Formats: sequence, C-alpha cells, structure tokens
Amino acid sequence: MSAETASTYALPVLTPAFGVASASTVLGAIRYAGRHREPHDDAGYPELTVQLVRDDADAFTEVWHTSGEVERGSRDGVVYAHDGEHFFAAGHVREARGYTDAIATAYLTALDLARSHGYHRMFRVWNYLHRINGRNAEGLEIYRDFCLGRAIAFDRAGLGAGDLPAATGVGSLGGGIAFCFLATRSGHSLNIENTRQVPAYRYPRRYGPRPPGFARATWLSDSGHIYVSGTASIVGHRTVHPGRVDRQCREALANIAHVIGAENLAAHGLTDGRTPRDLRNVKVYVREHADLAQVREICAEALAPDCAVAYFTTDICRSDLLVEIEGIAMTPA
Ligand code: 3EB
Repeated sequence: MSAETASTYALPVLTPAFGVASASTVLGAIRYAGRHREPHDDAGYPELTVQLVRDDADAFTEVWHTSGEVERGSRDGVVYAHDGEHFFAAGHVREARGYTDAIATAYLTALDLARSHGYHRMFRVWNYLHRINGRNAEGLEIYRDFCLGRAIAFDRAGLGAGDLPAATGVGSLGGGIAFCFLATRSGHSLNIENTRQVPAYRYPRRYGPRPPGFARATWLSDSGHIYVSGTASIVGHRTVHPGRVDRQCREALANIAHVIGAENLAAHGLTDGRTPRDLRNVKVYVREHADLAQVREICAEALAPDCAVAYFTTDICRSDLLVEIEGIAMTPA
C-alpha cells in the first residue's frame, strides 16, 4: 500500500484472499470467489461475495479500508457499515424468474438505510448479474429487467440525473443479482458525463424499457478522486467495433481518457485533467477468456506500471460488448 492510500479515507485496496489485516479498519469488502453467498458480516465487516472466478483458489478480496470508527448493521438482507463520512452497503436478490420488483425493493432498502444514517449521496455502485444476457420468464433480457427495477427505485427515491452514481453493471457466474455501493455524508460531489457518449440515462428505448441509471463518472471534493464507471466501446449510444476486442479495448480506454481529460473536466467546471496513467484499482471485465492476453497487453500499455489491475472473464451488459474497464482517477500529484 502506498503512503497515499494509507492516509486517505475509503480507498479500496486489492488484497490477496487472506489479506484483510484487521477487521476493525474495514468499511466493507467484496470477495470475488468461486461461489456466491448472500451478503454477510461473518468476519466482522460487511462483505459481498460474488461468483466471479472459476476456481476458488483464485479468489481474492477487494477491501475498502477506513481510519474512522466503524458502526455496522444489517436489515432485510442488506449488510452495511459507516464511519461518519462513508457508507458501504451490500444487497442481493436471489435467482428468480424476474427481477424488476425485487431489485426495486432491495435498492430502496439499501438507499433508505444510507439516508436514515445521514448518507445522502450514493456515488459509486457495482452490480453483478448472473445470466446478464439471458432472459427472464417474460422474455426480457435480465440486464434490461434489472435496469427497470433500478429505475423504479431511483424514481421512488427521487434520484434525478445529477444524483446518479457512477456504476458498473456486469455479469457474474452465479447467484441472482448482487450489488454494493458507497455513499458519502458531507462530501460535495459532481457527476461527469462524456461528450463522446450519450448519457446512459438517455439511451434510446431500443436498449430496454428504462435506460441504465448511472453517470459516466463521479468526482468527490473531499479526495478529488474521480470514480470512473464501467466503460465500454460505446460511441454515441452505439456499440462500435463489434467482434474486435483489440479495437473495443482501445475505444473503452479512449472513452476513459476523454471523460477524465482536461477538456471534459473543464466543461464540468473542474481543473486537474487526468490520463489513464492516473487510474488506480482498475478492474477489467473480458467476455471471452481467449481475449484476455490481448486485453492485458493493451491495458498494460495505457495504465501506469504500479496500477493494480484485476481481470475477470465474464459477460457484459450488451451481447456485442467484449470488454469493460473501470477505475479511480486519482487527483494528479
Ligand atoms: C454502457 O456504457 C456499458 O447498468 O450500471 C457500464 C456501467 C454499463 C454501468 C449499469 C452499464 C452499467 O452502457 C454498460
């Protein structure tokens, strides 16, 4: 861990399977395992266990550390913790014939928990969907079913365009739909969109009954970090370079470069433009295992040598997307 991460609130540190030094410093954790579990706090902190590796021997845990005093709890299947500044929550909906209502309910439970503890700004969410490109009992793609439920929750919670979180929505290898998020109490924040892309919340109807509710990135004033959403090879609202993983990977990196670049930030009233070399805690989702080596090579060229990168082989929300990349663009030194 660098000195910078050690002194900053709620920065994630990708650690090996048994790398949680002390439960008392953990706000929340996401374990990428060979088998999913319901959200739990067996280790003394909230943990979301997502089925995202094939072999449990490759499991590892992403940990959000805090130096604050942590309070923890659970309600209706949602586990949570907060430290006075940040709130972590993890929820889950079991494998079902349809997800709309259950996702709306689970999201609202988690959002209510955050708000009732004073954390009104959900700034980063991860969603893991088993059979993401499969269909529910009514023939609607499970990703679109999920988007519908999430939109209903956001409507009921009164979340508008400017309040949407940065997000990731990718496939998992089992276990219904799992999600977790981070919210802040006092931190001022700003949503950042990308002029190369139509805002996801304005995607046309052809992509599903309700568009995905997320911002391309969120900036937090306390740390100055930019939380970059899962980013893919989409220009305008269309997938570009279908069937070409190398081009899709470069296009996704170009989208990230643009969203965190000086020009785009200036349009949002922010200074401190960044580049992909400022990214940390990067996660890369690759649809085909056979494409992994190529994606690794392209990402290694674009990212800083000391950037921790986790690669997963899993499905992505549009069947023609082959790769999705997320990370945190740190405040330039
Ligand atoms: C895209 O740009 C790619 O539904 O929460 C990326 C990040 C994507 C988050 C989500 C979807 C989500 O539309 C897909």
